[in-house]
Amino acid sequence: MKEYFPTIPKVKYEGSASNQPFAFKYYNPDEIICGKPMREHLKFALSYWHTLCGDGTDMFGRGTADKSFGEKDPMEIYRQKAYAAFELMDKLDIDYFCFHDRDIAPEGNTLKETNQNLTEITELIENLMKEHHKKVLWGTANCFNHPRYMHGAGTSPNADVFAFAAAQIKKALETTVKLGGKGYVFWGGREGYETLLNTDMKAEQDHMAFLMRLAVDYGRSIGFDGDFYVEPKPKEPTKHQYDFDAATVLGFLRKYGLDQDFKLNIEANHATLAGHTFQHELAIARINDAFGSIDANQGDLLLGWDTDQFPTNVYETALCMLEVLKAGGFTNGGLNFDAKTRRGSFTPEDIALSYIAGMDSFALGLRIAVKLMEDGRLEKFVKERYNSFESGIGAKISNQTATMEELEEYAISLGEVSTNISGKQEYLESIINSVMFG
Ligand code: XLS
Ligand code: CA
Ligand code: CA
Repeated sequence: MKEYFPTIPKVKYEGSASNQPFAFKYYNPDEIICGKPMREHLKFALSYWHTLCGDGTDMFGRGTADKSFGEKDPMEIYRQKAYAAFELMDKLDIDYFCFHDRDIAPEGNTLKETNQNLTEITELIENLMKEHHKKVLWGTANCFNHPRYMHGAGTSPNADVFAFAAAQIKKALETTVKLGGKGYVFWGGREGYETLLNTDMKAEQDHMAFLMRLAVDYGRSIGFDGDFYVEPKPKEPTKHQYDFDAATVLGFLRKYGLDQDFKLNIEANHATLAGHTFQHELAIARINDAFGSIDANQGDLLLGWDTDQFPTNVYETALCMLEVLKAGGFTNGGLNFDAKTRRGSFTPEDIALSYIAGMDSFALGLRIAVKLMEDGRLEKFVKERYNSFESGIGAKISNQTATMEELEEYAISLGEVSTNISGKQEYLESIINSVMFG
């Protein structure tokens, strides 16, 4: 059988003392932590688009990596991509993958032909999944690449474009169901606008919500029992994306009665582009019962765009995993590496080394998050910070029985607030360091 990545060995856990590049230093898939194996805590997924399709093309230059796998015929290229994907997942010990419809099969000349291509490659992938014991974390439709989507898909001012988007999502849902996927993502793509001079924002949002409702109803009717997700992103490609951040998306879902059907897929790079921390976006999802899945990557805080780098910042992965643990862990979701090697990291070995870096960073993050929880100082501090709500007037506020008159009378009787305590941010940050570095 053809080997696509002959220079990449099967990657195993060797521990932190290892200096072997193709080895996990912290990710030990079957090690039990807090009652379950690391692989179940982390549920790593490979992103088909970056890994099998992304060739390093950017605005200033051509690709630096060849992802055609020696073939010329489009269908043959995509067959090879599938074999290559499963070899990589095996070698990296990754159990899941995520895909857009257009990542796994080439477009034909008509929608019918495109759908036939997709059906054919889906069958191949289904067989490979059985053979290699791999699963789909989530599927989605790429409704942003084709020129027809220049003004958006579900939010296009052109009804014909809406129809195309619906048709594409219908097939992507069928594909996800066929592959046993437990998630389906809506990322806004070009669902946003550049100027209100040409935009009816209300109509666009109404249409988008209708498309999402149609997708939910159709998905359920064909047996999709997983989670629908919206993935917030503030900008790029459009200036104003309708799914700006977690809070904006929750408002949208509630307005249109979609909040029972959708959870959130939080991406680290999108959080920071929105001016939030990754942890903030995850916490918003968690406290609103909308925590679903995660696109594990990182942005460059000095750049204002979506760099989709492999996550290596352990401080961030630790705070992320703390949120995951607080949310009770993943159910249908997981950690999808929506991340690409830098344009200059163009070799096949770079792909494996980047995944190893990302997986080890999240493994460290999990180990640290567990220690932070066991340590308990952060949790205790936060709990005590609010203990004025446990008795007296505070208890009446927290059980919502206090009246305005009563609060006024109480404030007057106090004269002034004399009991504010320090927020101790620096001390708390030092606790994280002491837990991280011993
Ligand atoms: C783009 C998004 C995209 C989604 C899936 O910025 O991250 O890749 O995750 O369409
Ligand atoms: Ca993403
Ligand atoms: Ca991104």
